[in-house]
Amino acid sequence: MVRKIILDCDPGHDDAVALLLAVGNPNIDVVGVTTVGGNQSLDKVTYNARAVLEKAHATQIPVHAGCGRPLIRPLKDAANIHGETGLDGVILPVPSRPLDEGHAVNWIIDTIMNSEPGSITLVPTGPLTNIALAVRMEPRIVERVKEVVLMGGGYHVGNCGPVAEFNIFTDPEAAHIVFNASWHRLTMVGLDLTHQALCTPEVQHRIEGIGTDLAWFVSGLMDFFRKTYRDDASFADPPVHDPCTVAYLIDSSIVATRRCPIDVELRGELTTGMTVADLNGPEPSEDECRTQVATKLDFDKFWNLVEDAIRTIG
Ligand code: PIR
Ligand code: CA
Repeated sequence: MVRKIILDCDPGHDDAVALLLAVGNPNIDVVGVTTVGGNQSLDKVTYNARAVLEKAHATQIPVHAGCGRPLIRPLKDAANIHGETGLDGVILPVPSRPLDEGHAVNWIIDTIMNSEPGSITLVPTGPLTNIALAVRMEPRIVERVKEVVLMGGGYHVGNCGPVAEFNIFTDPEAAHIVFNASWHRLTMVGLDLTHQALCTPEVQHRIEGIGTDLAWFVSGLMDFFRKTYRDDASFADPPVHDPCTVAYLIDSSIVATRRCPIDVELRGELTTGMTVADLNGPEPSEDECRTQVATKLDFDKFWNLVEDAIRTIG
């Protein structure tokens, strides 16, 4: 079954890999890409999304720019990790397709409302500003979306302080709106999961072995990502967060999940932006609980999918 997705992203090294996995996998149909200010300014991440699609020979996919800043708080970008361009370390092709007209939030709403109910899956891999605004502007999208699979949050560790993750911490009010909407299903692919998706030297060598220009492009991305993750976060290898969402949609056996209520802390003294997952007691049934957290990654299957996608794109 081919999954129709809207990828709402802020590329970003790992967002770029998510784009490539989505474009290069035959079971995913990217209906459109929308962008949000996060890792870098809206202008920069939007350019990056278009450039990555150009690199992937996927210029038929529309790109709509969305919100440039969080709902309430100022944007604090992640230039420390992703560099001044948001995609430092590689030479980007110049996009041949112009940026599509119309705000991402309007485009998301129109696309969902004009599609078969239950046919579109939302895959947010940046701050949740666009999705939250879409929910407020047209609440009927919640019922019409098949499911939401987002990268963000965590139930044990944070990367913006002890417990908050960047995408949620950047716009916690938007995250609160999204986590509290009654989607058919919402899967939180948080740091607990994505910190297992390490681009080890072995993985990177295998990618380089593909030998194409695109493979070396990905390797270049990983070189920069490895360096900043070493310098800034003391990781030996960079965790490639965002494509874990797409991998889960391609093959749900790659990501183990556990249903639990999840909410977002907005006013904590130490915990603002934390995703609070209630893992106490037995796992609730599907009827009782529509939210779940990702727990365990099948590392080999995950990287095989990424490799296959790079090969397929050629
Ligand atoms: C990664 C990100 C932001 C900050 C750091 N330190 C690391 C971006 C990634 O693109 C991913 O979507 C999410 N935010 C991980 O926190
Ligand atoms: Ca991202």
